[in-house]
Amino acid sequence: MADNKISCGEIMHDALIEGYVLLSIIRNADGTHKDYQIIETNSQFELITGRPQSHAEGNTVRQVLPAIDETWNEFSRNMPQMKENVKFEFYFENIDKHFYISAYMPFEDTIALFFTDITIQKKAKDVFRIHELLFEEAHDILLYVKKDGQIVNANKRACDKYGYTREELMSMNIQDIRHPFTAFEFNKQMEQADSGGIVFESVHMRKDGTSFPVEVSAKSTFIEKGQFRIHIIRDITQRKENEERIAWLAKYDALTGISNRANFIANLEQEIQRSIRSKIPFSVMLFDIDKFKHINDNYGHEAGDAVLRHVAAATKNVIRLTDQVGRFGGDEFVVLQTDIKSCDDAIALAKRIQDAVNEEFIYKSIKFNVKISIGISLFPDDSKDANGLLLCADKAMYYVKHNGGGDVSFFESCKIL
Ligand code: GH3
Ligand code: MG
Repeated sequence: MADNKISCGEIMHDALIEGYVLLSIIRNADGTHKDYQIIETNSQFELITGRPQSHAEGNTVRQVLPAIDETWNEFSRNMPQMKENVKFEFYFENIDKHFYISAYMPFEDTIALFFTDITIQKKAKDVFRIHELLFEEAHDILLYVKKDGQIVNANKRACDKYGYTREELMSMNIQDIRHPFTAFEFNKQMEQADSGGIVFESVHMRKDGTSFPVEVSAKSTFIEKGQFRIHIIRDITQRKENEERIAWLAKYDALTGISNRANFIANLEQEIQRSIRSKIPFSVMLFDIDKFKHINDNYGHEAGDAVLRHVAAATKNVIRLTDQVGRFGGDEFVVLQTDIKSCDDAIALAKRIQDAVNEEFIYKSIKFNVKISIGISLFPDDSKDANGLLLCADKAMYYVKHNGGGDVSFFESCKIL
C-alpha cells in the first residue's frame, strides 16, 4: 500500500510539465544555508539538469550539480530570506535556459521547487525587443499603415523628418504626409503595394509645409484578420541633387555655366531643322581669346578662369534669348545667332560681342584687356550640316588669327544674303 502511494506520487510528479525538486535545507552552525539535500525529483528535472533521478535523490545539490555551483550559490543567496512562497525567474547559464521558478515550503527546512521552462517565451521577447529597437532606430522612415492608410506606428526617424510627434503621426493618414500633387497616383501605387509590393518615388510634406523627395518601398501583409502595409521611406534629397548636378554637367560647362560642346551641337542640329522649315537663315560664330596663354602664364590659372567666366557672361549679355552661347573647350566659344536677315546682322552681333568682351574687366585689382577673333559661317549657304558650319566658322576664325587677331571674318558666302 505504502509502495503504491509512493509510486502514485512519482507518477503525479512525472506527469507535471514543470521540473520538480524537493530539497531539505542543510544549515551552517549560524543557521545560514550550507547546502540542500535532494529528497525527490521528477523526470522533467532530470531533463533540465541532465542528471539521472537515481543519482540526484539522496545527494546534495553541490554533489549533483557541481558544474552549476555558481548558479546555485546565487540562487541560494535568496533562500534564507524565504519566509513564504516565492516566484521568480532564473537563468541557468550552463544549459542556457530560462525558468520561472515557483518555490514554497511545505514543512520547516523543506523547499519544493517547480521549474517552468520559459526559454522560448523569453527568447521571443528578446527578438521582439530587438525588432522594436531596430524599428525605432532605423535610418529610414518606417511607417506601419492600415489598408485605409491610417498610420498605426511610426519610428523616431519619421518624427524627426516630418516634424510631427509619434502621437500626431498615429492620428494621421498616409495621404496627409504626401504632397497633394501626388494624389492622382496614390490608389494605383497602393494597389501594387497590396499585390506583391512596389518601390516608387514621391514627394512628402513636413509639418511646416516644406516638402522633400522620397523613395518609398511599400508592401502589404495580412496580420490576423487585418491587412497592414509597411512603408519604408528614404529621403532622397541628396540623391536628387546629385542626379540634377550630373544631368546639368552633361549639358553645361562647369566653369562658365554655358552650354558645353555636346549640348550646343544638339541645339545647332535642332536649329537647322527649324531653319529649313522657316526658311530663315542663321549664323554660327566661333571665337577664341587672343593670347590667352599669356594671361594664364602671367597671372595664374585662377585669373585665366575668371577671364573665361567674364567672356561667357559678357557674350550671354549681348545675345538674344533665342540665341545660344557655348564653350567648346579651352578658350574657344561658339554662338548660334538665329533668324538673321542679312550678314549685317551677324557682323553687328559679332561687334557687340567683341565690345562686351573687351570692356574693362578687373580681377583681383588686375585690369584685363580681352580680345577675341571671330569666324562666322552661315546656314544654309556655307554648309547644310552642323559639322560643316562649325568647320567653316573655324576656318574663318583662323584666317583672323593668321592676320593678327582681334577681328571678324565670314567664311565666304555673305554675298548670297
Ligand atoms: P591664340 O592667341 O593663338 O589663341 O593663343 P592663346 O595664347 O590664346 O592659346 P590657345 O588659344 O592656343 O590656348 C588656350 C589655352 O587655354 C591653353 C590652355 O592652357 C588654356 N586653358 C584651357 N582650358 C582652360 C581653363 O579651363 N582654364 C584656364 N585658366 N585655362 C585654360
Ligand atoms: Mg586663344
